[in-house]
Amino acid sequence: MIGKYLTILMVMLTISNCMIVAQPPAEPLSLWYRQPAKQWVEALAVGNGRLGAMVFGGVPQERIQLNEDTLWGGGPYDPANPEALEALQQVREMIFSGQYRQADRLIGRRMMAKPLNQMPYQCLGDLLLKFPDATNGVKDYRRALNLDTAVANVAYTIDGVDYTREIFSSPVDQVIVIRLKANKPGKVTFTAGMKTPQKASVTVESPHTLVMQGVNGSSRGIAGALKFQARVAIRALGGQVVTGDAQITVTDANSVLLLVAAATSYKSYKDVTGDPEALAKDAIAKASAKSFDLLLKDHVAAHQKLFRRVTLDLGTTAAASQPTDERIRNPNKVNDPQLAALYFQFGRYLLISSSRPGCQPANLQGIWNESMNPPWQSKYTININTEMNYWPAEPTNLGECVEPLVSMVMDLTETGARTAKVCYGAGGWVTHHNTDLWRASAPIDGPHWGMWPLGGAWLCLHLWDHYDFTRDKEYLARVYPAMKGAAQFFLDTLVEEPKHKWLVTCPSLSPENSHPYRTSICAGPTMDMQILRDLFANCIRAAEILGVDEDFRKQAAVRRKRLVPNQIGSAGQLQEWLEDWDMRAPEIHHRHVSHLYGLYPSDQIHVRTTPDLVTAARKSLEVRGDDATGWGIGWRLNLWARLHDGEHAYKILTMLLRPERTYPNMFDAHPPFQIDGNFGGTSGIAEMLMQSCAGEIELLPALPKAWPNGSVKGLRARGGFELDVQWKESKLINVTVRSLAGGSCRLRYGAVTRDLNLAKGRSAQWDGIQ
Ligand code: FUC
Repeated sequence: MIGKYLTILMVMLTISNCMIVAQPPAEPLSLWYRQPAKQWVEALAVGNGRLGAMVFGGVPQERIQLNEDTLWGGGPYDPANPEALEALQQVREMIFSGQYRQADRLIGRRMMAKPLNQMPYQCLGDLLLKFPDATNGVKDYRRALNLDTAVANVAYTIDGVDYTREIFSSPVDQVIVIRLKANKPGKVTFTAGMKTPQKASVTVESPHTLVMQGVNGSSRGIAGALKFQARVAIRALGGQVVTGDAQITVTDANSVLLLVAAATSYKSYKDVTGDPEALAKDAIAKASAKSFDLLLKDHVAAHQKLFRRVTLDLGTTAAASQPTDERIRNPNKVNDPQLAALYFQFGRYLLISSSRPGCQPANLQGIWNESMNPPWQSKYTININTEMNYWPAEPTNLGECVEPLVSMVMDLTETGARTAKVCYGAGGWVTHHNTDLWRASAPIDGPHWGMWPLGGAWLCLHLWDHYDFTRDKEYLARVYPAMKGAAQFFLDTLVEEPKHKWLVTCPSLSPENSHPYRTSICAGPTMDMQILRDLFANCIRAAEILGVDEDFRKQAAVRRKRLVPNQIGSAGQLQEWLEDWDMRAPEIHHRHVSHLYGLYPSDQIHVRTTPDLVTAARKSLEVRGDDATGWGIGWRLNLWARLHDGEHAYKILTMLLRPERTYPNMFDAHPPFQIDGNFGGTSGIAEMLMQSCAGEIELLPALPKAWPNGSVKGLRARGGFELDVQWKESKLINVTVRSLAGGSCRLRYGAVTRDLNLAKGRSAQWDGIQ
């Protein structure tokens, strides 16, 4: 393999004043580059769910930008506005009498959160390594991220000495591990220091440890309540180590191991009494007792346990041997199907690295952020973005990674119950379009964005899906009260609209999209109704399975029937609102496609079960257009896959993979960087190859001509099934189905179906399909 690459590629290029020969890594699942990162979106991301690092790979100076997933601004707070309840009735009356803008203004004055915005996710700081000799004569520079081992790697040669750096963030040992090595003795010399925009100090402690400690800042009037600490322990093999005030210099070592630990005092959204110093010291002490080889072995094993569950082969062309940034720069010019497979696996890598059990859920930037006030505060935007982060989790066999999201929902049932009571006088719990580390749940930013009470209800789909993919009843019993509480809020707050006597949410909005009355504020938008149909149905099914709450089931079923049905408008489109406003809306090409929630992620609208609504949804999608933000394209990709239009889905995927929407380090560009597009892309590729919805498992439903031969192994389907699928000359040739839970399923390939009933742990093959 290496030999093949060597013959394909011997690229000469100039960096600074030196000649460099760069070779691709032997592993196809690597991102690689011929030059260090200049910008943050060129640096390579590693993470263990909690500790993140962006590796720049500079030769005279390495910058390793650090994150800890609980380092946010502010402290515990309750933003629910006590004036909201008094205004509620008047707001509803205004909306039902068509005074939408007046309602908007009243909501703005009386119902919004205090403070109006939520807290930002913030950076921890940088670890800087300065290499005094490494300025000239650099050869063979290569920087790579191996998705299969989750190790970033920098290699170069100076004066005949080969230098390497290996960097990974271990989920086992809770440290970031950095090893600096040379292939000749006594050649590793550098000075390590730290810097941060946080309120913090950097000191040196014995033995050879940099310590950065500080407190987080206040934000929007909410006082900072967190302490944090990062420690970098330096262990040199050979050479000398000299400590300065705030830096440590290693001279002439053979190799050096750096262990980075970090923690904050965050214990939960209401408890900030943790001891970051004890946590960081403990992690360093435990990791110090292990060799580098053992740290690496344990890290790789933990990563591969999840990562290796799925393999994807879409074919490989010569383009795959090019550096990753050059491949992204070359969209449509070369046939590069492996780039889509790499993007798919990168999404899985990012989810494993940013959302492990016990950590915070992946936020707008996963866990990677260099700023104190990142775009949209890098929060949890739950009117699409956080949900999209978790779209690939179940189908691409990373169910464990949903656990942080489930825990966050559990917290929200508490904070959201306060908001439900204070702002609506209702039971259950509610969350609006964003939340943060402190699980704030009131409407924020302004009525146009914030007055949307469905955030928690949508998150509950993920709670149900985790059950549906695993059929784990114990888990269902744990999450059912959260689902029920979300439904309870709507049983208490749905109101009858005057025209058809349907039950509607009011006030609400179709996320961030203005209707012809130049506000988004309205009653009963289509998306709300679709989400509530799912929430009520899933609650009813869960209660049946658990044998509980008969009355509640009945109530939910009665209300469900009275929700506004999906409606087809005058242009043949699926109506976004209760009224047929779509073609008169000010932004018909809006990035959000909220009313198409029914087509994806839901299956209320499906090619087999509701063909008329599918035609209408397709019309809506055509009117909206293909181009959008990164996540907007990610959503469209999944939707075209659900329409079983492989060629259109492929076209959308190529739009996602070009430089406007994919940075050199493969991070999604909204722009700016937002990780949801990565996850939407991963999920979309899975949806092109397999869909498990509407009661069937459909194989190759949207296979494009560009991928005539290939295979995918290890995808998960609803009902607790795992599938391997192989195709040749654009035809399915073989499927293996394994049952992890025991039960029956229907497989479909085009018009052909096959019913299977498998005992737990058994598998079946379906081949020679015509
Ligand atoms: C929603 C989107 C924006 C952005 C933000 C984080 O408000 O409409 O495009 O993704 O979330």
